[in-house]
Amino acid sequence: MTQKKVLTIAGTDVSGGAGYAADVKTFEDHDLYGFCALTTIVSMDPNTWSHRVHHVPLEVLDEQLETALSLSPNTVKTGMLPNEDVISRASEAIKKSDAEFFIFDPVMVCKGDDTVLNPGVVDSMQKELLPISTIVTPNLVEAGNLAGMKTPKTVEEVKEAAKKIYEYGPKYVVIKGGTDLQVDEALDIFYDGESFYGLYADKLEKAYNHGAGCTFAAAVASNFTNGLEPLEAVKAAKAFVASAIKHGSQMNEHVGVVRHNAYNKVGTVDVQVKPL
Ligand code: PXL
Repeated sequence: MTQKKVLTIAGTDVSGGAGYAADVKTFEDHDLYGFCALTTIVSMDPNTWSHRVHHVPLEVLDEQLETALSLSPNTVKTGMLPNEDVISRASEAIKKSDAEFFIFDPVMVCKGDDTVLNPGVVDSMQKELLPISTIVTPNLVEAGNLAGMKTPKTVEEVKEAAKKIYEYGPKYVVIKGGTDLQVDEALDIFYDGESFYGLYADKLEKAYNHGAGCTFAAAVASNFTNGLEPLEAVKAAKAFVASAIKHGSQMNEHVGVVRHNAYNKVGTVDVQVKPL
């Protein structure tokens, strides 16, 4: 096996934009071998696009994790972990594995839906996953929950949230402000425990962004696995996902999905990094 291996512990999204499909497509695009232990099955009501989330039975997850660990992943990433039991299983599996990196995407909300899937998960994430994370990649809502504060809306509030999240033990924190911070560009903020860096890209007029969060975290996982330094890994992941958003497609009246392979097939997008 010459390719390095990345395991994602995640759900499926039947639209193919987010979830494990986004992860595995993104790993493939970084020349990595991707595989998945499935936690949840998500479908959408075609009329309202509200999400219907079904859990994979715990014993079935246990069997998958047993198989997955026997394949010795170099890196583990997590996506949708729907409850405390699944979070504990993921945490145990990561500790048992010899993986060098753990990329924690603390999925709590799906695009367009601001309600946290299950508020009980926040506490488990803080105690069981943040302490073992190489890097955690929350959006603003998720960052507010993990930090125990209101959803941050300004750069100063994001910095405060990053510091609070860092106290739980991850080596790095990157908070995806995206287009929702009160600045002219799409801004994500990286923190290594000492310094803050802003990652800036142009805001896009029409953004096909379903799957963007999963794709960004999967690209971060890929870049760490491929040996990039943390800030470089995050910068390259932002360029990867910005291109995916720019070149995505409208699937129906409800959803526009990212194009996971746009970075390699169409082209990159400029990302600037500046100390904050
Ligand atoms: O984008 C978050 C997300 C993650 N994982 C699965 C999803 C979604 C959103 O729809 O369905 C499986």
